[in-house]
Amino acid sequence: MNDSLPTLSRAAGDGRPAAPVRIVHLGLGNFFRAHQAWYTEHAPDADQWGIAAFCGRSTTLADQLGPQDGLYTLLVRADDGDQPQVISSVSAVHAGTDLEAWLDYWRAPELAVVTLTVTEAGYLRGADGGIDLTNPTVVADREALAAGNLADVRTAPGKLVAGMIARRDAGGGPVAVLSCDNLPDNGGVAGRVTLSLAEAVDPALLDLVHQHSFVTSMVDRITPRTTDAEIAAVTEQTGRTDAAPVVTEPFTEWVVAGDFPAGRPGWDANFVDDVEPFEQRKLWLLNGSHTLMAYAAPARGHEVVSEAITDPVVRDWVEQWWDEAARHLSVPESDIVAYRAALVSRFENRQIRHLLAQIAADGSQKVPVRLLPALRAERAAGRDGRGAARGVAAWIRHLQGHTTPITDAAAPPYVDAATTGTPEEAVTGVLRLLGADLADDAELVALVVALVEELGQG
Ligand code: CS2
Repeated sequence: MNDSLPTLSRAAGDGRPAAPVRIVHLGLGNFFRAHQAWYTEHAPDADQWGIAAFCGRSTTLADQLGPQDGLYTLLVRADDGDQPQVISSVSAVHAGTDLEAWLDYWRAPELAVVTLTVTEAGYLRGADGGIDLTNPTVVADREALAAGNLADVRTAPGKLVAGMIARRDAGGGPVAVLSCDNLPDNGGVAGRVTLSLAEAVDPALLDLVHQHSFVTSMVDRITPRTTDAEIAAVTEQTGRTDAAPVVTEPFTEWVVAGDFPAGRPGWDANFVDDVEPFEQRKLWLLNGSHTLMAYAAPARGHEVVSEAITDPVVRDWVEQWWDEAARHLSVPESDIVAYRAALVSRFENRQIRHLLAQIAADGSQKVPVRLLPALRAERAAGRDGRGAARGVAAWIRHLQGHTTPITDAAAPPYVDAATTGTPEEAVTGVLRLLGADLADDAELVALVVALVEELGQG
């Protein structure tokens, strides 16, 4: 960093004055900063809606943004140029462990919205969709909550239950809990894990959780990790040092369904009754093809999405997957055609260095929601589902250690299965963990075995 240049500072006139906190966010990361914080920045009533953002496990962003008064540069990058803008909607930043601050915001009458980007894995779901009560961190949270130690919780659902108890004790009313993670029915998922944890602590807490509103949303904006070269580019373009700028694409979308009992900013989002058609379109077409490329394209020598999509072989794989997925979407055909075309140009944006290795993380959470619904629908319709099956086969190769390193806390059983026995046994073992229906489908097993072999040949 260039020490002779000033850093971002509200006192020096950068950005807007900090707005009063009425939103708390859990999961301070690049995606939140490119998406919800950007929508809040551009709301007409932005001066009334400040966000207090809490980190997940790492405290790095709180350490970097604290000295910058929560300000940061959003660098919107397109092939035809960069547009830096200072985002001022984050009024306060905190480490994820700062539970006293978390509880204080919940106690404040003006709190209205709690937003979440805690990743697919952060909901800690068990097999029945409720919270995984066998997870040791969940067990510890349950004990802390039962003992009344609200500041000792560590999980996202634990923090929600603790916040709701603190708010009740302070006489506060209902708020909206708005999930912004890439999961089908993310608000429903957040509600179920919160309710099941509350019930495990004390069934009398169920009524308390039910008073709040769990809002579902589809979120979209491709936001890679920031590189050192991009940090330098921001300094050069703005004349300010910024320890943590965010790089994103011009495209953005937010579709939201649910109630906001205490109000919300005038976000320029699409408010609908049912998010599902939008969510499936995005999760299957965008995220599904991301997942397919993340596991299949490294073997062809690619490191980032913009390279992978211009390889005709990879592009064919993606198109084949899109043809399959598109048959089971409930949005109009013309919409799908336009969406696919837009995706190709978004993926081809060479200014966005989106690492396949970054997308490859947490495959055990992503493959089931991104690829399997359309795979199952194709099999039920009597087709082979080859496009989706290739994604599964590529993931199996990843689990076998052939592509990028595995970053997935829930991977061990899948790795065991993928590396045990003959090729047929390995594929059957992984498919069994994904669902008995898939493992019992002999044709599918044979197809995935053949695709694993084919991918191995590059
Ligand atoms: C990606 C998403 O890392 C991943 O799994 O597929 O982060 C994707 O870039 C976003 O959902 C785009 O909105």
